[in-house]
Amino acid sequence: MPKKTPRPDVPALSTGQAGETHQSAGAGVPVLTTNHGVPVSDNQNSLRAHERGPTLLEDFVLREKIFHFDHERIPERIVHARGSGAHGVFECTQAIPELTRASIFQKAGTTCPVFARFSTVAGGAGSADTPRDVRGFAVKFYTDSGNWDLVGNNIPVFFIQDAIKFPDLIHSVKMEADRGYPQAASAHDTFWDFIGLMPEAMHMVMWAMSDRALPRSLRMMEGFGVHTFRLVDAEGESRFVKFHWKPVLGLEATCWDEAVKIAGADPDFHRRDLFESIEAGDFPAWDLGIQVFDEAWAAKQPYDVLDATKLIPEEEIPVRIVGRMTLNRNPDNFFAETEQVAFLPSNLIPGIDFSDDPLLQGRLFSYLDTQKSRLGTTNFHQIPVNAPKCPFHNFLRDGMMQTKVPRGRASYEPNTLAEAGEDPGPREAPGEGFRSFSGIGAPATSKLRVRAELFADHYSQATMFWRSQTASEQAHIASALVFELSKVKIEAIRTRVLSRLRRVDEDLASRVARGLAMPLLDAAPVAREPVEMAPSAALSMQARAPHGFAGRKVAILFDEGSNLASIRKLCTDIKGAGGSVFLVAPKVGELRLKGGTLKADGQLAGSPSVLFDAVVGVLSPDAAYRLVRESAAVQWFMDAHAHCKVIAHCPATQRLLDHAGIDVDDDGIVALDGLMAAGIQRRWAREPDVRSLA
Ligand code: HDE
Repeated sequence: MPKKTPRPDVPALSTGQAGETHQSAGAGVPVLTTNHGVPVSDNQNSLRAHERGPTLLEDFVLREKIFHFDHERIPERIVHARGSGAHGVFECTQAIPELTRASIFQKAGTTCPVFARFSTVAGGAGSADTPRDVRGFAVKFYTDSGNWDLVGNNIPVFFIQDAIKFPDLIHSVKMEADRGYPQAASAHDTFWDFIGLMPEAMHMVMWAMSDRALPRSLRMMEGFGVHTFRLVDAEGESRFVKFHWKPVLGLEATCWDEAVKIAGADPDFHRRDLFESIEAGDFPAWDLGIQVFDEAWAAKQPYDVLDATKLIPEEEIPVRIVGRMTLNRNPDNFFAETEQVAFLPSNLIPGIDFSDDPLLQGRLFSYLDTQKSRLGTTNFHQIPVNAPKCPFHNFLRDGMMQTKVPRGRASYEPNTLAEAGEDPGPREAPGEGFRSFSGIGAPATSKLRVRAELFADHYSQATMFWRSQTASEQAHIASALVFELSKVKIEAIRTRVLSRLRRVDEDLASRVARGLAMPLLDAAPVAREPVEMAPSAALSMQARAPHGFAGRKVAILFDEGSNLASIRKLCTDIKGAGGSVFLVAPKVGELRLKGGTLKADGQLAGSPSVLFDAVVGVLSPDAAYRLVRESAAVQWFMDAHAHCKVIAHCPATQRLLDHAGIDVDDDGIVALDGLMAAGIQRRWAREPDVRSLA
């Protein structure tokens, strides 16, 4: 007779089993069941023919568990696979009924729930957060007149003008087709091959090579709707609109070298930062702004407002703030919400409409289509994160994973079932329902596979962007281009890109050519002569980097013998200014300090300085002497210095700084009591002393 299978609450008979570790259901603990509600007696052992015999097919508990596990993964998004999301609220701060009949904008103070998801584009779902890449910035507004999805990016323009080129663009940037690498990187032959042949991409390339593509935090990046949309008022009048998200914390980026190191030290850097700030009640917020203009204004511009490779300078049409989004709740379950959320640019509400931008028009098909292959059913709108929070009724029926149980016979209209006393189902609402804006930009004449004339100007705004950057930002762009092109193996591809850069700016092109030790050949031909556009201050990030400690993380390195009172004072000051503190020590257990004991939040080797905005050393002379022989400690200060961060230190820590070769004495290297006055802003002026830039 085989022995009885051990129960979870009874110590097991043979090795390493259940009873030793398992907690049985008790008061307040729900009973574990199968998916069909049958209580499970043992979640540790499968059903066997004998204590040492084969497993039985009849074990439905085992089969259901493994069957479900085998199918846990769904196809990842073909782009934007790596993302982090959060719930929040949107509040209209300035009503605009004169511009739109959208219910959310009728009265200041109106709110609606939102779900936002931020993403990288090229990498897979398990890739790191910090590669050089565009970031997705998608927001679902659950309004009382349906879901409005504003599915944008952190860069206001795009690589291509027509949706038909999107699969080519994405195939070129993703892992190369034969070798399956590189992951989450644009620095390879196929991407730059495509770019070199696609002059319309040059404006976006300038943004992608700038610090915009290396955000320090998802909380510190702008968002853009990219396309021109329409606002439609109650009379059916329409104006064009561009949407902007402005982060309350301001804009900030990492250095390239830092981004690379963060990818190793904490691949979840952005996801963790978003999650932890929300957990801590330090809620990220963005103002929603609009640029509104009419057809007559649009017709006078030297660019086409339907061309997604062009932006509208804020100096021309100022951004008017109309609302604020605050993210205040983390998802309860990453898969159910962040992974299953389905954004659709076609989700519009009455009062907002599409424009004829050919990139936008293509997206209107793609997103609905992709949800079917990703989420497996046309009923993906019933998944809680996707379902509208206002009532919704229609006659769409059945399909896989149908969870609604509609009652009665009315599954069609018109019907006369009401006359027989039955529920006739919903009816259309001509007054309040969505009505497409009736005007068309240009009268249809014949079917054409063409682009409008002004789309052929590929360089004016790329040049405008370049000229709007600070000297330090320009150096970052030129250096990024040198880095990316240095990874391109086919020399003709590099040459072609260089010839295009000459059309953006001669100085930029020669700096990149010098950085690659390559000759500059002829400039590429242009399809249309560029026009002169004035630089726009709004395009520079450094101009808007945050000065204060709000939302920033300062690390304090200490060890046995450190002065506890100094550490406590720093913590109080930093937290008082809205920042947070992370304590780092060679060991995480309780350490004996001068004045008491203290535990670190992180161990030195696992908490490199790249993870923080500024660093502080509070060490005893003995500890400083010891740590000189600890490369993680020396590197800690060396990196902080090379990444232009503020460093505060006690006199004993000077020994480590000397060892790290930090001999530059700028106003970002201060004594402990100078930290708060020094602020948190990077000292970019230090950069030419620590690395050669193109
Ligand atoms: Fe997307 N894009 N895209 N895209 N996109 C997707 O939809 C597509 C474009 C953007 O967090 C996919 O649900 C086409 C521009 C974001 O879930 C897919 C074209 C902009 C996200 C798709 C574009 C974006 C996506 C993959 C050219 C900025 C992530 C999974 C016409 C305005 C949303 C999915 C999230 C995701 C197609 C161009 C932003 C395949 C065909 C321009 C933020 O449908």
